Amino acid sequence: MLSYEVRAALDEGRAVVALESTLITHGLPAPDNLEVALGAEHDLRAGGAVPATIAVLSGELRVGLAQDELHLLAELGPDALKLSLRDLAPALASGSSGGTTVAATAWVAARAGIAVFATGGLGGVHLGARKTWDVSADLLALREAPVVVVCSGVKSILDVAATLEVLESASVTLAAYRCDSVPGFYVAATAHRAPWRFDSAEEVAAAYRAASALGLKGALVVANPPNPGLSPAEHDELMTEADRAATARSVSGKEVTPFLLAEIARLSHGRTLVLNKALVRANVRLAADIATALALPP
Ligand code: PSU
Ligand code: MN
Repeated sequence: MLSYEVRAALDEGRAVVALESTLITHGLPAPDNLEVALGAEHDLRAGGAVPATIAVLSGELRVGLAQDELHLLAELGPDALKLSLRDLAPALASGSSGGTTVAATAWVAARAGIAVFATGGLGGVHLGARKTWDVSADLLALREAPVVVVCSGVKSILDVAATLEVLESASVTLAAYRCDSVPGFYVAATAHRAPWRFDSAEEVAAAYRAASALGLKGALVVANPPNPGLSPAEHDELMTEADRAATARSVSGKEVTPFLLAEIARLSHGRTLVLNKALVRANVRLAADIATALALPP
């Protein structure tokens, strides 16, 4: 399961950062997906951490991919499967290939002994969930994945308030990075105050060590605000339009998140795509610092 490089780094106590792959297969269009896949790995190495992109390739669970395997995933795009935690077992048993979501990646990273995981956005409670029950498995899976998850907060295409409540119910620790409110993925701040705030990678590392000492199983989510984000006016208009389009086309199930991401990118003439790529890279750099702080003696 582990690549030679990732295994050696873990054995030697060096910094390792896990990366998800649904972002590559379903979250970003080609060729931006490959640019981010390769760029994120490059950023991690530059920051002193070993990248461990996680995916399922021909029925094999892989932690740490070679460059040609990243190319393959990017080329497959949405022809690959989108694998949440519940999909891992049948995908492995049937010899399939797919990108792993935050839920699946966090689970696998935790079991592999990787403490830090970087991504763009988490899934959450969708607008209208009272009717559709569309609550991402990411939220529930993070309940049993003791890893630091560096992301850009909660997208307001989701029901932000409800997402924060579910994270609380799941005992997932949530902290904003160098700001007081929960970042909103496309915007730097939502109207919600974050339960905790960290101002350095060392503070994150200290909290993670305290959680480990207590034997806590929930994730520690570090929400890093996008810089720059969209203006609130532009943002609200885009979200309303995209939500309307999803409802009009009766998009459901695992297609909802990829549809909304693509629709928002289309409506913004690619501006959110630029933003999405930049925030992933920023999260990766912060994750490298956190993993480096964790690799040092406390
Ligand atoms: N948010 C993004 N980009 C993404 C995703 C979320 O901004 O690519 C992906 C992640 O892999 C996340 C998944 O785990 O979508 C959530 O899907 P769902 O909402 O169907 O649970
Ligand atoms: Mn869903």
